[in-house]
Amino acid sequence: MPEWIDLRSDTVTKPTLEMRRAMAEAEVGDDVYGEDPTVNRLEQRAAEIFQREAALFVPTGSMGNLICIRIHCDHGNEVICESRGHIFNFEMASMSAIAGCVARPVETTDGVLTWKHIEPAIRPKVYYRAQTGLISLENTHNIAGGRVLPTAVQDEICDRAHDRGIPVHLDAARIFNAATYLGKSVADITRKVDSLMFCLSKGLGAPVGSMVVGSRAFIEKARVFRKMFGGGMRQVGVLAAAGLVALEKHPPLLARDHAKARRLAEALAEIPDMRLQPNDVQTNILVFDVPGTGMSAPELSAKLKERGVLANAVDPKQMRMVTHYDVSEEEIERAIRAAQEIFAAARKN
Ligand code: TLP
Repeated sequence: MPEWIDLRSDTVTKPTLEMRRAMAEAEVGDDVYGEDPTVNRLEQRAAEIFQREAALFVPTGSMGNLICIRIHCDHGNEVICESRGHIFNFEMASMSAIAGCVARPVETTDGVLTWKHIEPAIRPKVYYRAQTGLISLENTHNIAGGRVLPTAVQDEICDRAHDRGIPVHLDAARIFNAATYLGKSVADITRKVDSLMFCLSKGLGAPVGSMVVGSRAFIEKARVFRKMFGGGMRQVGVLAAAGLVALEKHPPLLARDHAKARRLAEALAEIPDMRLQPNDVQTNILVFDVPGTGMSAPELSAKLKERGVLANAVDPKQMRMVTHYDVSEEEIERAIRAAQEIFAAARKN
């Protein structure tokens, strides 16, 4: 296989040697009986780090979000989320197919949902309208280019939503990236949400797994729904062991991923007609419109692939590039040169 420069996602990272060793040596037991010591340790550490009562290891971020939606909502409820949000666009309509809810997507220009956006989308409390069961936020916001939700904005949403009796869930898949950008702890920037899901398997680099974090009562319910959704795992300490390495050792590595994304953004921004503001790139994700050369985003993706660079189109116009620990600074420079060559050739034609 050729040596790809893989900017499709931070999900593509391979487990490090330290993770592989920890996996090989992990103490295990049957986690459905609560007897896997490594899973128990991971859940306890996640709860400690987020300064919450409890946490639950789940196979995927999608299952974690679904479990939380299922707990917070009744069938027939609406879930307010940002229109480009992952729960609305990439989770197989599971909130309706399985949790019995309908999304109430709200558009923003930059992915930052504020109370001003949310309040008009809340249903009046009358019996003949579907009720708003949940507000779901995403921090960082993936398709809004890894955008960080300012803590004051998030806290205000929680305060006002709670005044109206509406819970707030946080899709915190990349919350350690947000914390790195803000220079704050993950506990500080998630204090007011009722539940959150964060991923071990994105920038933190674990091969598999996410965590649901919340109160003890909430996590007990989450355990029931995890089993109902087929996510009760057995000797899964082998995966939790990699997750523990990711959780303890990898958050400090994220700043380097952000620097690589910034370098990529600065260089791409110099391509004529590229409407990419490097200052908008806060974390490890770039989402940008392909400049007007007549090339679509899938075409750009195919041309990059010919030059050994993998990056996905978000839609016909937009590209996404994601940095992570398995792509080096030198590979970023090669990716930049590939993009420069492609656009130089496109302008000549
Ligand atoms: N995101 C994936 C794709 O599904 C788009 C990626 O490559 O970025 N929340 C957010 C914000 C996510 O970005 C993702 C995965 C998830 C949840 C779901 O995680 P998994 O893939 O573990 O189900």
